[in-house]
Amino acid sequence: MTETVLTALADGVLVLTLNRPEKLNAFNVDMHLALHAGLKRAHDDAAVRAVLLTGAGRGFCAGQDLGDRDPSKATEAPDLGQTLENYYNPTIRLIRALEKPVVCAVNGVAAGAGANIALACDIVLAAQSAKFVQAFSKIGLVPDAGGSWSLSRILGEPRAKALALTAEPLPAAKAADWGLIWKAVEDAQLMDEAMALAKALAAGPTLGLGLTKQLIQAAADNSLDRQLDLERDGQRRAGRSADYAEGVSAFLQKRKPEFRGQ
Ligand code: LHQ
Repeated sequence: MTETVLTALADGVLVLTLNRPEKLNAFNVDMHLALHAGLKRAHDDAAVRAVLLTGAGRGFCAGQDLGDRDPSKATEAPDLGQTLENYYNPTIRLIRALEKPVVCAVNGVAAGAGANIALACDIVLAAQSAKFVQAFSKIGLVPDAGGSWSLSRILGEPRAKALALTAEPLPAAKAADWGLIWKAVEDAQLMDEAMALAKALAAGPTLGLGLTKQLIQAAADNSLDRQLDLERDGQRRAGRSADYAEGVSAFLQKRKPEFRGQ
């Protein structure tokens, strides 16, 4: 059977490639489980120091495989909440909780939950030809996979509501202009640039980067006072790492640091 998520580890980067190209990498159960397994490996395996998520073929991900859940073939109304609970929500939680950077290379259309999984990643690059589609309203559903949260936080209500209610495709360049993603990149350059970024992160001080990610995520819900406490605790942990000692030594010795992720 074809692997629904291709997995490759190189230079500390775990590359996870959604691999159902004939369906624009729409999710079936097998692909959910394979993605969970990849993200769990990223957590457990010390050799993994960054993740790169992308899609095979011309699309990034078209969200849920609608053929898998054809209501005309079902005998009773589905419980889509259960699908979110079992599959999409764990994916978003795994990405956000991972104390390692997750880069997303959006190589083509990202629709429905596919768009929102991309937005859950830490640094999102997209090919100029890619677009983000909040496709849910076209089929009578609501944004999921964290989309109602990330769109409104990043864009504010006016743009979040317009994207979600109209399902108008948002081109990569505009997504970058609006601050929804980090960068739109020439199509031919996307994978090189995303891989170079992921490798640079993987060669970085992993604990410090992971804690930085967690601090920034926590900030939106915290008072300055609480955030100052979290920064104190994070800096305490980071300051005890071998990578901090190496970073300072390298600076003082005017050489490039060699971080080992410890
Ligand atoms: C697809 C899909 C797809 C199956 C393209 N499924 N085959 C959570 C809980 C549980 C259930 C419900 O959902 C959710 C979360 C969600 O994600 S809801 C949103 C689901 N996604 C969508 O509604 C997007 C549907 N797809 C599209 O609107 C278009 O395909 C986009 C805009 C993504 C791309 O358009 P095009 O570039 O024109 O490509 P296409 O439409 O021709 O698609 C290419 C093939 O991929 C085609 O198959 P075919 O055999 O005709 O070549 C499509 O049927 C298939 N495909 N999306 N989600």
